[in-house]
Parts: sequence; structure tokens; C-alpha cells
Amino acid sequence: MQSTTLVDEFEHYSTWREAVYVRVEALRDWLDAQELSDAESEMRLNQLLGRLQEDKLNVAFVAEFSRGKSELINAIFFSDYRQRVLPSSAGRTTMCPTELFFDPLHRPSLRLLPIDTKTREGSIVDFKRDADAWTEFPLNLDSAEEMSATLMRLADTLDVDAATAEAFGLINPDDEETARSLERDGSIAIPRWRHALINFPHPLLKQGLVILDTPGLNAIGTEPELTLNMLPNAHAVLFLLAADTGVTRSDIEIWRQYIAPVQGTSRARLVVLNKIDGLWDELKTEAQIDAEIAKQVASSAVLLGLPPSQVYPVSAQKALVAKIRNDGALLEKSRLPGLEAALTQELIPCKQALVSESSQAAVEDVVIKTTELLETRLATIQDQVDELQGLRGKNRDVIQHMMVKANEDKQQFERGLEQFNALRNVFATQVEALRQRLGMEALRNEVRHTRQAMEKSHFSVGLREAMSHFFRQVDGNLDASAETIKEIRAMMTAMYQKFSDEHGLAAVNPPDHSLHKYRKEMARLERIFDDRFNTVFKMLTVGQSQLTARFFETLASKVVQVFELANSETESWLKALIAPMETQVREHKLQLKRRLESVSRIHAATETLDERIAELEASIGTVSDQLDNLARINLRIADALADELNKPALARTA
Ligand SMILES: Nc1nc2c(ncn2[C@@H]2O[C@H](COP(=O)(O)OP(=O)(O)OP(=O)(O)O)[C@@H](O)[C@H]2O)c(=O)[nH]1
Ligand SMILES: [Mg+2]
Repeated sequence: MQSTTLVDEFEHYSTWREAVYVRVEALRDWLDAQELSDAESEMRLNQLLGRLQEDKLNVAFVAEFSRGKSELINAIFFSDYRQRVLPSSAGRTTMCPTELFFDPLHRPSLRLLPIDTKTREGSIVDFKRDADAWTEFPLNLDSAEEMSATLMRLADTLDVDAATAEAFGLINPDDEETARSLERDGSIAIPRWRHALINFPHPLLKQGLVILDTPGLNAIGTEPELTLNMLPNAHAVLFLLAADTGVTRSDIEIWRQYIAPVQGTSRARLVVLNKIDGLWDELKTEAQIDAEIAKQVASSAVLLGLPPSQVYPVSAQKALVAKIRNDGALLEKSRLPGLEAALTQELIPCKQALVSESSQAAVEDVVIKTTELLETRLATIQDQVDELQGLRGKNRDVIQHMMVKANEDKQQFERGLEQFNALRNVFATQVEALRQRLGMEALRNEVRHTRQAMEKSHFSVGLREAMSHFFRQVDGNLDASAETIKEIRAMMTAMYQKFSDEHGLAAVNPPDHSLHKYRKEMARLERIFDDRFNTVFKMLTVGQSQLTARFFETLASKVVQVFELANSETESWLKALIAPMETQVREHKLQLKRRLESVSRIHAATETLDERIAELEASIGTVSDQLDNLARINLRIADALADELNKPALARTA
């Protein structure tokens, strides 16, 4: 039986949908766990998951009244009940839009929304949320009779006056058709119910199929919900014509107004030419009948602007009878199996394509957005790493160089300091030698020797001799001291030059120092002595020695004065000579110490740099992993989506 195929298709489709659901859910959960989700992505994925879970397949049956919609639904879906389930009779039967579905949370029932809700605010969707608005009749699944009796209520009417009908928006009093519908007493029969919901555990309905049966005769236009919502949302629309009436003006109007505009490429739309049994003229041959049917199909197709292949000729009534009686030949003749096959083939792949499309769109958006985010993140981190690595490379070199240089400088300076200290020893020795010659003690010794020599000599020759000796000695000392001073200065000049060249110390020109003026002073004093001796002492005979002695003492004290001056000046010079060197050495030592400290600090900073780079490199790993995972999850979803589409229903049912 064809409906079994439809069930199989549906089951297959449900499995596919579940696989997609699980993988989309995995994407959502992963994004969440990785903290990569934002409000919009989360909303889109949740909406998609909601749609996948709530997934319904809506098939609407639309036609002018009495074309056999209800009969066709009975024949396709309810023949197992071996009688009419939905009421089907001549004239207007189904009075309100009727949805057949299965909701496991509710008992099987017929729920009816009273027509007077038309004057109340709210759409059908709003009323669906308000259980109290509906009149509910349970369905006894064990009794087909009871069930069809209950469903007869779909045909319930109500006699109201024209004003009430108008208030419900059901008639237009100026309309010709309305005038004809009015009874002699001015009343008019209107539908008792506005909408019907049939909760019924049929295998297909259990899988999510929702069948929408609609009433004919302008009823479509009076319920905006139908035209605005239910028909556009239907995944398949079956539009019925009847062979006995042909294509009427109102058929074309319904087609053009409500069906043709809502058809999309991904939506199934089937035109059914019903009641072909009316053409089964027993006086005609099979071929003649077939030709007649083909002719009607062709003319109907032309009138609706469709290819004839999209028009399916059937006899719903004979098909129902054939199924109930298990009459294979009649079923074949009713041509219903052809329509069912077309429905199966069009309905599910179309639906699957729709779901696949919208799933893919939502997933793609989220994946692309997240990929972009991760790629930007990766690039930013990579930039940082590059920059820090460049810095590190540079720093490494610089620091290496600085360390080497600082150490070299330190070592060199230490060698310099050794030299400096050695020099200080030499300096000290020389100063000592200088002091011995120039020092006051040396002078006093000379004075004492001279005084003794003079006391021993009673002749002027001897006196003169002693004094000359004194002057020679003193001058010799001054001369030797001047030499030492020259040596010291040369040594210090060389030292300053060396420190300036080797350690970058400021070039200092050591002050000059000369004993020349003291030697000149001594020469002057000697001249004075010579003059005196030649003029005065030469002539003295008595007390000459005392006089000379006194003169010498005066002279000696004068010489002491000169020496004292020379000494203090020399000491000052010595200080001035060594002080700048000591200051500079101290300063240089301090600078070296600071340099080493700062190099150490930079070195420490390089270590934190390494840590930071390591951190960033770890983040690169994380982000790369995230990108890989995202691609993998996306691939899994794509696999799930594509898998079934590559194996269309046709291939499996054929
Ligand atoms: N001869 C014949 N009669 C049919 C066929 N299909 C339906 N009918 C009859 O046509 C009449 C109308 O059928 P319904 O199923 O009530 O038609 P409908 O389209 O649902 O009409 P409304 O509910 O009024 O909109 C009923 O008496 C059916 O028995 C068919 O294939 N052949
Ligand atoms: Mg009907």
C-alpha cells in the first residue's frame, strides 16, 4: 500500500532530522563551552533546534466546495478505518478549516472553535493557546461509527440573520451570491465552528504530518489565518478540480488568489482532477475514456497555466471504495496510487530540502562568524607574538652585547684600578723622596751641619766654604725635587690619558708645578751672602765668627721660610694632582655598578617576555584547536545535511 511507503519515507526523514538536530546541538554546546557564543548565534541555533524538534509537515487540501477534498483525505489517509472518517457529502460539507495532527500530550479528540470568536480579538494561533475557547469532543478510536458521527460536527451550521453573519465577516450583504443564500425569512446558514482541530494517532500524523482540510465557497477568504499563515506555510498544497464541473470561474479564482502566489520552487503543489469516474462511460472503450481524461487534464492545465504532468486525474471516491474492498483493479483504475507516489516523492524531498536549506543557512552564518572571530583572534595573537619575538631577538642581542660589554668594561676597569693602585704606590714613593729632599727636616739637618762647620772654622775661607756648601746642598735638593715633580707629573699625565682612553674618563690636564721661583730666591739669598762676605766679613778679624754665625742664622731662617712655602705649595699640588683621578675613579665605579644593575633589570624583563610569548603561543594552540574543532563540527553537520539529500526518496522507493 502506498501509505506504507509514505510512512517509510517519513521515518527516514525523521531519522535524518534527528541526526541533524544532534549535530547542531553539539555545535551549540561546543560554542557555549568554548565561550565563543554570542546572544545572536545562540538564538539562531536555538531557533533552528526548536524548528528541527517541532518539525511539522503540512499538507493542505484546497478547492471550491464539493470537489472531493474530504473524500480524497479519507482515501489517502484513512482507508484503514474501512469507512468515511471525515464527512463527505454533496453540497457544502466541511464548514471550517480542519487540521488533522497528532499531539501525544492530548487525548484523541475533535476540538472546535465557535464561530462567534470571530467577533473577539485574537487569531487562530492565539486561540490555540486558550484551551477554554474550544469545545472538545473525545474520539473513540475503537468505533469507526462513533468517530465519524463525532466528526459530522465539522458540517454543523447555524441559522443567523444577515446582520450577525455580516458581523462575523462571513457575508457581504451587497453581494449577489449572499442574496441568493438568504432564506425567505432573511436568515442565513453559517458555519457553527470557526476552526477544527483533530488529534488523531495516525502513523503519519505521529511522524509530524499535519493535514489541513479546507471548506470551499469563499470560506477561504473569510479566515485571514488561512491565506496569510496556513496556506503559505504548507509544504504541499493539493488543489482539487472535479471532472463533473470542469474548471469553473471560482476554481480559477481560488487558484489564482490563494495557491499560485504562495508557491515557491521548493514547495510541492499538486493539482488533482477528481471524480474521473464520472467519465467512465460504459458505452465507451477504455482508450476513449483515457483520451477523454487526458483531454480534461490538458484543458485544466491550460486554464491554470501548468504543464499537464502536474495535473493528476483520480477518483477519490472509487479509490476509497477500492481500498475498503481491497479491489486492486478498481484502485488502479482510480489512479490514486499515481497521486500518492507523486505526493510522497514531492513532499518529503521538498520538505527535506527546505529544512536542510534553513539549517545550513543558520549553521553557516554562525560558523562563518565564529571562524572569522577565531581567525582575527589568531592573527592578533600571532602579531603580538611576532612583535614580542622581534623584541626578544633584538633584546637578546642587545642584552648579550651589553652584558659582554659591561663585563669587559668592568674587567678592564679593574685592571685599570690595579694599575692605578700600583701607580699610587709609585706616587707615594716619589712623594716620599720629594719630601725627603724638600722636607723641613732635611733642611734643618743641612742648617745644623753648616752651623757646626762654621763654628769649627775661624777663618773666613772656612766660613765661606761652609756657606757655599750649604747653598750647593739646598740647591741640589731643590733641583732633585724639581726632577721628581716633573716625573710625578709625567706619570700622572700618562695615567690620566690612559684612563681617558681606556675607560672613557674625562681627560684631565694635571696642574703644573715648578720650584723655579724657590731656586731663584735661594740664588738671590746667596748673592746677598756673597756681597756681605766680600764687603764686610772679609775685613773683620775680631768677632768675625760670631757675626757670621748670626748672619747665617738670619739667612737660614729665611731659607726655612722659603722651604716652608715650597713645601706647602708642593703638598697642595700633590693633592690637586691626585684628587680628580680619585673622584673620577669613584664615579666610574658607580657608573659601572649602575650599568650592571640596569643590564640585570633588562635581563629580568627578557625573562618575563619569554613567559608572555609562551602564554601567547599557548593561546595560538588553543585558538587553532578551536578552529579545527569548529571545522570538524561544521563538517559533521554538513555530512548530516547532505547525506540524505544525496540519496533522494525516489532512488529508494523505485
Ligand atoms: N463520483 C464521485 N464523487 C465524488 C468523488 N469524490 C468525492 N465525491 C463526492 O462529492 C461530494 C463532495 O465531496 P466532499 O469530499 O465533501 O467534497 P469537499 O471538497 O470536501 O467539499 P466541502 O467540504 O464542501 O468543501 C461527496 O458526495 C462525495 O462523495 C469522486 O471521485 N467521484
Ligand atoms: Mg470537505
